[in-house]
Amino acid sequence: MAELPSTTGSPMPSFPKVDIHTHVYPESYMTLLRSRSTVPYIYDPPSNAPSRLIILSSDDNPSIPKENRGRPVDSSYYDVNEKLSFMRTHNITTSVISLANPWLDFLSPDEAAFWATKINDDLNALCESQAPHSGTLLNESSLLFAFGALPLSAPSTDIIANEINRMSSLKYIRGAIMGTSGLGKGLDDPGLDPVWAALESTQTLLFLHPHYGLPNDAFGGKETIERYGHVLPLALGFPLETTIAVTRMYLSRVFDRFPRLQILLAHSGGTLPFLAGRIESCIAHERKFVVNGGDVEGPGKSIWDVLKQNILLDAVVYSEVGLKAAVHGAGSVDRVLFGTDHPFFPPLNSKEETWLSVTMNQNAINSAFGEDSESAKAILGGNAARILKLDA
Ligand code: 5CU
Repeated sequence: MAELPSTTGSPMPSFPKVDIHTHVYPESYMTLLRSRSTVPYIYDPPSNAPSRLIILSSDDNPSIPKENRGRPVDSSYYDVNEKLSFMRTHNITTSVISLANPWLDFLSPDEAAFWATKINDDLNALCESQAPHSGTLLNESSLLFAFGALPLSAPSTDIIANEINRMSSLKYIRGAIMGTSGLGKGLDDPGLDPVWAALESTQTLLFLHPHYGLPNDAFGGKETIERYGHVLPLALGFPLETTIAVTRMYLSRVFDRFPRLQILLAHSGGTLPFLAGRIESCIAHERKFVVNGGDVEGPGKSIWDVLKQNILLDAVVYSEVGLKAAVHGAGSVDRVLFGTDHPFFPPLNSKEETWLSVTMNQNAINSAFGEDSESAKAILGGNAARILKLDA
């Protein structure tokens, strides 16, 4: 592929650079958040001060005035032009956008199907609106693709399965994003089986992403959390939440019952690659799982096989050590995919054009595998293009 022109002056890479972890709140979802006064919500101060986004329950502290709660929400959260500008700055050729947390988890059962259809159609239309007329990127494919949202609070799992089937025929949808609460009871809930079945039969990739973190007590209580801002919940709460969720899926034999299920884990699997051996050891020493002696049927597949066959990891881990653990855990560079987490973690100094959160991940890839190496290219885009069929 020839080198592509870039509006920032620096050349676009001559290979696809695909961001598979990048969020948006479509306009319709912003309106939904503005209509609410409990988490998640957007607060518009009566003054000209910036609107505030309050999505984490730890941010909704009544002792803090509403105009200081959560974080300022600017157009990078919803304006596609901001996304495109961010992509150009970081030489990203294609983004697979997804609704940001907490997705549709908070909706009442009667609203869920409506909003899932609306958001997924909106995401598909947004991608369509950016599709180049004459192909310049990724062998004539589109600039934007999307992971759809699921109506998990709907009154029946048939509604969720129907939306999975429907979204899998939308042109730009390449998977579904989901949090760790599932239907409200976590991901080892047998009630989720129809959802796993629909994902498996349509070969829809599930992007599993944290939102709820850990209870405040795990960090020493609310005051301790507040003292350190978002560091404890985001650096530790998010990855541990993902690790616990996927381990519960594994222990409850989801991957034995649905052997073709494909899951992309946010933040390089939380701590799963690092802890897989410990999980394996604890299972081997757990009497509950002893064949003919225990009272719970333990997982049949080894955790390492699940990592190699059912799990993909993003490369949003910010260090060479973490990235190498992800690649070793996944069994190959072919199952690790570049992402940015845009629009979260913007530069604190608004004059900085390049985002530290992006360069840290890019540098980890370059230092682990060598700039321009085949492995780096695979992680930066080749894997996503192949796995998500971005040029189909
Ligand atoms: O900064 C944060 O709170 C977040 C978030 O909520 N979701 C996410 O994907 N990244 C960072």
